[in-house]
Amino acid sequence: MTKYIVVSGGVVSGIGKGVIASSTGLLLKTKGYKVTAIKIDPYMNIDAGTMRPQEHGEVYVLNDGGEVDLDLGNYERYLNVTLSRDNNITTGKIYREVIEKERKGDYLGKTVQIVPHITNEIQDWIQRVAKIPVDETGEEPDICIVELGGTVGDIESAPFIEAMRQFQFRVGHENFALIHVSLVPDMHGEQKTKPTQTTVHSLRGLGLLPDLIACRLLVPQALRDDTKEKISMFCHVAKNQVFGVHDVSSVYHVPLLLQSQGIVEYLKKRLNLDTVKISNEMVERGISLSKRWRNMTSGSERAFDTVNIVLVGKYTDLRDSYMSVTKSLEHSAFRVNRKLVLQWVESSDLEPEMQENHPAKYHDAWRAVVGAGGILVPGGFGSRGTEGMLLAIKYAREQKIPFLGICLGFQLAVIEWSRNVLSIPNATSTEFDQSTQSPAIVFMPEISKTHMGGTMRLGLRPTVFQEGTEWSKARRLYGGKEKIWERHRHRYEVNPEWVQTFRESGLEFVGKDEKGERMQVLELRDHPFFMGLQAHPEFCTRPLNPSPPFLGFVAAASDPESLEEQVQYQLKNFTPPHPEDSMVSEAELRNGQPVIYGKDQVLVNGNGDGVNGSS
Ligand SMILES: *[C@@H]1O[C@H](CO)[C@@H](O)[C@H](O)[C@H]1NC(C)=O
Ligand SMILES: *[C@@H]1O[C@H](CO)[C@@H](O)[C@H](O)[C@H]1NC(C)=O
Ligand SMILES: *[C@@H]1O[C@H](CO)[C@@H](O)[C@H](O)[C@H]1NC(C)=O
Ligand SMILES: CC(=O)N[C@H]1CO[C@H](CO)[C@@H](O)[C@@H]1O
Repeated sequence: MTKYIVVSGGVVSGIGKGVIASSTGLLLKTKGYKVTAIKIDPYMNIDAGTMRPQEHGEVYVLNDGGEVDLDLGNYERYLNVTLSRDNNITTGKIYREVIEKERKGDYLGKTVQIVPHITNEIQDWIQRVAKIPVDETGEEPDICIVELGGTVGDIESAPFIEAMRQFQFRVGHENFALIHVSLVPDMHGEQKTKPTQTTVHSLRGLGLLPDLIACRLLVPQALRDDTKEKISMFCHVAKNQVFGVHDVSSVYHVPLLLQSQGIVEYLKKRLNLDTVKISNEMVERGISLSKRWRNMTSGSERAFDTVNIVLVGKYTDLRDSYMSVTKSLEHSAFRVNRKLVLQWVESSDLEPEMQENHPAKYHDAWRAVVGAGGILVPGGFGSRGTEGMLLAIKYAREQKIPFLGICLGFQLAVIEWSRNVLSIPNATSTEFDQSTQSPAIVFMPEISKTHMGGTMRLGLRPTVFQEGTEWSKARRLYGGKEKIWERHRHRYEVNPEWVQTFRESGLEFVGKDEKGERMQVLELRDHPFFMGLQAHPEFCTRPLNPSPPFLGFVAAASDPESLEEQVQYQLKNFTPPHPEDSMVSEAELRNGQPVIYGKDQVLVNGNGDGVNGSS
C-alpha cells in the first residue's frame, strides 16, 4: 500500500510549501524509501506551455515533453526522480477527463457533479500516478508526496480539499498524513500565531486534521518554544507536531532543519513505515545520500572564493523564468567549491542606442559583462534584445571569456559567427525576419506552420557526439559517452545548408541528432570554453550531479585547472540523471517517424514578444 503525504498551505502562498514538501521527500529517501511526487495546481489551464512567463515563472519541460510548473522541477531535483506529465494535475485536466468520460457515456447518463465525479477522478488519478516507477529501481514508489497548490479556503482548491477529505478514508488512516504549511508573522520580535490558528480552524471545518503544522517564519529567528506551545494548544495538536521553518542560508538546509525537529521519526510512526520493506541496498544508498547532502551543504558554507557569472537575457527581472538555469549554476558552484555570484543583465541595455538614451544603464550593463568570469545566454523568445545578446557573445568569443549558450543562446552564437567571422552582416533567424536572404537559423521543416507557433520539438532527445570529437569538452564532461540525452523545447534549428561552411571556418557541431541532420552542440576548439546547446540541459541538473555543460562552464569561469579537474572527475563518474528505460530513441519509439509531442498546441500571441517562445 502506498503511503501518501499531502502538503497543503494556509494564510498565503509563495512561502516555500514546495521546498518543505520536497525536503520531506528527500529525508524519507535518506531512510531508503522510494519517493514520488504529485503537484496539484488548482487552475483551469491544461498545461503550463501556453502561460505567460510574467505570471507563471518557468515552463519546465519533462522527459515526455510535458510542459509543467517549476515545482515539478523542485521534486525532480530533490528526489532525483523522473516524473511524467501526469504528475501534474490541474483543474482543467480533471474536468477534461470527466467531460470526455461523460461524452463517451461512461456515467450511464447520470447527472455528473463535482461530488462525486470530479472528486473521484482526482483520487483515481492520484492513486494511478503514485504507482508509476520514477527512479533507477524501476519499482513502485513507497511514498507519494502530494502538494496542493494555492491555499486552503480558495474557491479554486475546494474540490481538491474535498477529494483529500474523502481520500483519507479511501486509503486508510495509517496511509495518509497531512502537513499544513502556515505563516507565523514576526512583528518586531513577536511571533504571531493568529493566522495559523485561523487557517487550521478552516482546515478542520473542511474535514481535514493536520498531522504536522509547518510554521514558516520569514526571518532568520527560529520558532520559539512558547510560540510552539501556543500553536499546539490552540490548534489541538501535540507540541512535537509543530515545526518551525525559519529563513536559513540556503534552501538546501531546509531538510536538515526539518530533520533536527524529528520529522522523520514522527512520520515513521504516524504512517507505520516500519511495515514497508526496504532492501539493504536502498538503506545503504540512503545513508550515502544523507552523507553527501550534508557534505554539500556544509561545503557550500565554507566556500570562500567566488565565481562571477553574468546572465544576459530578457525579462531578467523575472528571475523565476530562469529557475532551472539558476539551480544548475548553483549545483555546479557547489561542486567546484565556490560561492556563486550571479548578475542579471537586461540584454537590450547592451545595445548602442542605450549609450545615448540611458548611458548609466548602458555602462552598468557593460561593466557587469566585462567583469564576469563567464557569460551565459539562456533560452528566450522573440527578437527584442537579441542584438544585445549578440554583442555579449562576440565579446566572450573574442576576449576568450567562458561562454555557454542555451537554446536561443546557441542559435545566437551561430548568428554571431555568421555575421562576424563569415562576414554575412544580414545573417539572422527566420524567427526574427521571415523573408531574410541570410537565414542562419531556420524553422524546422517537419513542424507544422499552419497555426501561430504550431508545434514544437519537445522532451528528451538523444544527441550523438560525432566521430573525432574525443577532444570535445562537452563530450568529456558527459563522461566521454557517444550518446547523451537532454530535454528539448524548440521550433527553429541551424540551417543545414550552412553547416559545411561553419565547419570549414572552425565552428564545430560536435553533437547532432541521431540522423546527423540536426545541429545540437557547438563548440570552439581554440577557446577556453565556448559551448552552445540546442537542448535545455538545465532541466536535468541535480544538486549532487550538476548538469555537465553548466559544470564545465562554472569550472572554466572559476579557473582553467578547475575545468580540467572536473573533466577528469566526469570521465570517471558521470551518470545520467534518468533511469535507463526513459532513454528510448525516437526511432525505437515510432518506427523512425519523428515524434512531436504536445500536438497542436496553439500559442497565445502576447505583446509581440511571443509568449512562451522557445526558439
Ligand atoms: C539518480 O538517479 C539516477 C538514474 O535514475 C541514478 O543512476 C543515480 O545513481 C541517482 N543518483 C543518486 C545520487 O542517487
Ligand atoms: C565532501 O565535499 C568535498 C568538497 O566540498 C569533497 O572534496 C569531498 O570528497 C566530499 N566528501 C565526501 C565523503 O563526499
Ligand atoms: C543586407 O540587407 C540590406 C537591407 O535589407 C541590403 O540593402 C543589403 O544588400 C544586404 N546585404 C547583403 C550582403 O546581403
Ligand atoms: C502537455 C501536458 O502536460 N498536458 C497533459 C497533461 O496530462 C493529461 C492527462 O494525461 C494529458 O492529456 C495532457 O496532454
